[in-house]
Amino acid sequence: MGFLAGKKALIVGVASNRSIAYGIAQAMHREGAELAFTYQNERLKGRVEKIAGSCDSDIVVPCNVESDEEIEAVFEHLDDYWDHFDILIHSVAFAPKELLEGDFLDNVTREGFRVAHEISSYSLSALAQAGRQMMQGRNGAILTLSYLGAVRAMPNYNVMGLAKASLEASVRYLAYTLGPEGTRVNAISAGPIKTLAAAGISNFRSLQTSVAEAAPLRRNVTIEEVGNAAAFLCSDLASGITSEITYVDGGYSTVATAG
Ligand code: NAD
Ligand code: 0WE
Repeated sequence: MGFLAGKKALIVGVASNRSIAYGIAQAMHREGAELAFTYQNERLKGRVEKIAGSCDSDIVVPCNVESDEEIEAVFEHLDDYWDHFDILIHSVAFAPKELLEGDFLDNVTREGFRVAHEISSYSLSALAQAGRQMMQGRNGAILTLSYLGAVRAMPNYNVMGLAKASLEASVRYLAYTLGPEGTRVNAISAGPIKTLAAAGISNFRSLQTSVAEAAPLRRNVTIEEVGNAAAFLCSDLASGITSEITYVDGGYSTVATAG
């Protein structure tokens, strides 16, 4: 029997079979969890339905996290199938492309800053708020995805680094708030992985190459490896772990290459 047997998980952020959320869904399915999925828009609906089917799930609901109504509706819809759930996966990020390249200060705008923080950080609190009742009092777990740019200044990541710093602080405040209700809140800070969110990012391949050269494991990580760590962190095996940022990056963040 898998270590997530009897657990119900809502997965927000599958866009393709390369998505980190897809790696998480596969690992959780393998470990015996029942899954539900959201999709961002109609363009992604069919793809997410197919992926849900491959995980024996037929619960697929729309959720653009920019909409309070859609976030509320997710849990109303879920309530038709489940009277509670145990796991919430948040694997969502967006900033306008022009802000993810070049000089941070030249390119930052009020609107770009707002959008990045709203979609990539506020959405975690909004989903946790809307799902709170259904997760209460049952050893629940919330997990989000972060990146090293939250804690280090890096070329091009720019406003997303600020949004990820806010997301990581949210993990600590949510963990503090939900701990008394039995819900744990953690993040995985993943190394660079070629997903749709990485497509079109300038120099992404050379970033992956230099990470692979410097990291203790001398390679990049996979969505399967992030998925396995996520499944563990959301399981009762991790019952003492909350408010933690776990690096799944081959050790890259611990190495200094300059000097
Ligand atoms: P992805 O493109 O597969 O996933 C990003 C998801 O965000 C998509 O499913 C997209 O639909 C969703 N999204 C964007 N705007 C949305 C909105 N308004 N409403 C609802 N959903 C929205 O890419 P990914 O790499 O799997 O990204 C998932 C998470 O992992 C992100 O938080 C990202 O920052 C993080 N991450 C990625 C990497 C990497 O190198 N790929 C590394 C570390 C962390
Ligand atoms: O968090 C991310 C990327 C998230 C992301 C990706 C896009 C691409 C398309 C957010 N917004 C957008 N907006 C778009 O229009 N990562 C951790 C992957 C990533 O993105 C980078 C990286 C890495 C790594 C951008 C610059 C430098 C490094």
